[in-house]
Order: sequence, then structure tokens, then C-alpha cells
Amino acid sequence: MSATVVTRDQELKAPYFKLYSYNESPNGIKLKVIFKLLKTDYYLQNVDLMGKQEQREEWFLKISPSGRIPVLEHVDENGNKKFIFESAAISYYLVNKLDEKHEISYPVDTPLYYEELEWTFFTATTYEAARFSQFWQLLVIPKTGAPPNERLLVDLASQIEKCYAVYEAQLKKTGTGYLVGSQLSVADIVSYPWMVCLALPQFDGEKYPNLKSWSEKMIKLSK
Ligand SMILES: N[C@@H](CCC(=O)N[C@@H](CS)C(=O)NCC(=O)O)C(=O)O
Repeated sequence: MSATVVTRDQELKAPYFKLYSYNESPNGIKLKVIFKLLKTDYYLQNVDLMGKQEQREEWFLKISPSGRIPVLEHVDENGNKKFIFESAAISYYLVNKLDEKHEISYPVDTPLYYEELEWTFFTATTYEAARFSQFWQLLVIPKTGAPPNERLLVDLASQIEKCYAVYEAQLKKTGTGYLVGSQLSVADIVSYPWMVCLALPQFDGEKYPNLKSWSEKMIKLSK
């Protein structure tokens, strides 16, 4: 099972999945891990976010209204084409199509499915939002020659710390090594990449031992 790297104008034969991503973007990694765990081949097109800034081009904005990767293109056996953006939405699209045995997701409309959604939304709207702003202040703003906003950085660090405590408490509560129930789910897959992004400050493993072992396990699973 593997990713075949393609260029934009390459013609592909239906059915297929094609992921538009950027190098090792934490948001793209979530989907790469899902394809890997579900043993599904896919095409991969790199979108140059830095040099050519392809995310601002008209063709890309047509498939990703927010001008961000990742985007999934799915063409079914009848040639019907669907584009979907937002990494969490793409994750659910993929497991609903591919994870029939529920190896990495819970069946829709069960209590654990709603817990899976809760943790996915917590990650997307609270943890990741703060982590992305931290990334922007620490790694993007300095490239423009402007100084980062120190006050905002302090505030973000405190928000992020609170999130670590929330994840730690949940992992302690389940006691299974997973955020939801007793197995791996989309909640774990979407939550770990920003946690282990080495370009950003890391959490204190002694303070958050459950988070530490969970992160290490997630890194191994994704390899
Ligand atoms: N909430 C979105 C965030 C996507 C996102 O922030 N993508 C970044 C790369 S990691 C991006 O495309 N940035 C390009 C830009 O902002 O110009 C998701 O989960 O898919």
C-alpha cells in the first residue's frame, strides 16, 4: 500500500483517491496515516504553499475555498468526482468509505462514535486552533521580518497547556491508551500530529505521562 506522487495535469484512471497536501504538514499526515492503516493506495499531489503559493491559485481555491491543504479528491467507479476539504471532515469521509470493519473508527450513531466526534472537535476547534496560531507567531511571522506578538504567545502557551491537561485526564480516564473507548479511532489520529510537531514547543512528559506514552504509540503506529 503506498502513495504515488503525481502532478496536477496527470490523468488518472477511476476509481481513485487523490490527496493534495504539503510536505510533512501535520494536517496532511492525518490522512496519510488513515490510508496506511486502512491499506489503501492513493495518489499524492504536493501543493507548494511557500514558493509558488499554489494555495492562492484559482484552480486550488475551487477545490479548497479556504485556500488550505489538505484536500481529498475521490473518483468512484462510475467516474463521479467529489472534493472535500478540512482534515477532520476528510478523515470521517475516508473511514465511512473504507473502514467497514471499524478498525480505526466507531460505527456511526453509537455512543462511542459521538465521543469520537467530541474529541475530534475539541482538537480541531480548541487545541489545534491555538497550536496553529503559535506556529504562525513562532515560524511564519518572523520570516516577514516582523516580531512575534509576545503577549499573544504567552496566552497561547497557557491555552495549549490547559489542553494538555484535558487530554491527559481523558487518557487517564479511559485507561486504554486511546482517547475514546478501547481502540484506536479518528479522535487519536487527528489529535496527535500537532502534539508531536517538533518545530513547536513540546509538552512536559513528566507532567503528562499518559499523553507521553500515547504520543509515542501514535508516532510508532504512523511509521
Ligand atoms: N483546519 C484545517 C487547517 C488546514 C491548514 O491550516 N493547512 C495549512 C497547512 S498545515 C495551509 O494550507 N496553510 C496555507 C495557508 O494558510 O496559506 C484542516 O484541519 O484541514
